[in-house]
Amino acid sequence: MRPANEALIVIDVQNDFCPGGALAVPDGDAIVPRINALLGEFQTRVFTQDWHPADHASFAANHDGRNPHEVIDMPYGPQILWPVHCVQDTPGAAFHPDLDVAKADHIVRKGFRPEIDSYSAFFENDHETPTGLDDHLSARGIDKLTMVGLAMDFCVLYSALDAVRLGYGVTVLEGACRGIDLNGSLEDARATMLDATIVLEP
Ligand code: VGL
Ligand code: ZN
Repeated sequence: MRPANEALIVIDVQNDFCPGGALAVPDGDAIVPRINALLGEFQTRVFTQDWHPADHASFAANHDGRNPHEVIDMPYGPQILWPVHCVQDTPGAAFHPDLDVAKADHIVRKGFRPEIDSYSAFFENDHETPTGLDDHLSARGIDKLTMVGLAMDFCVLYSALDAVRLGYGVTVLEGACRGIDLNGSLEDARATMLDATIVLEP
């Protein structure tokens, strides 16, 4: 068992990010058995869940004439537009059916404000509106995080970068992540993580 100052953060292992889903990450479901095994190793286990209203600003369908993967300017900076995904209370937003959700001790829902996206488990995409996860972890004396999940080049990346910025030691288990890989984003994410002193392990 890992010591009490460590937590496992399981990012967005939801049906819409798995094969057959609206924003499927190639092979996204392949990580579920490994994550289930890891859940038994950690005393603190936090899951995140992308949780958008149907009118969310990150959906291309909500912008006239826009297609998924186009970039628009939002008040908080550039925003990639996505297919409609992880709409609150739909099957696509549910966790993968094989994921051992009963082992989660805290679930962070993010991206529920219509006007702002939230890749990171810690802050919305303005990089300042907190989700409450930092308070939850620091109140429990946790300073070391292991991150796994989907997608390695978006929500895992931004969560890991914010965690380092907040002072956590961060390890990303690449073998328990999969990426969307938009225009080389997966290799860019690896390089950005290494630059930020995030430890990448298989
Ligand atoms: C994600 C794009 C849009 C993710 C969420 O979980 O990585 N990516 N929403
Ligand atoms: Zn999303």
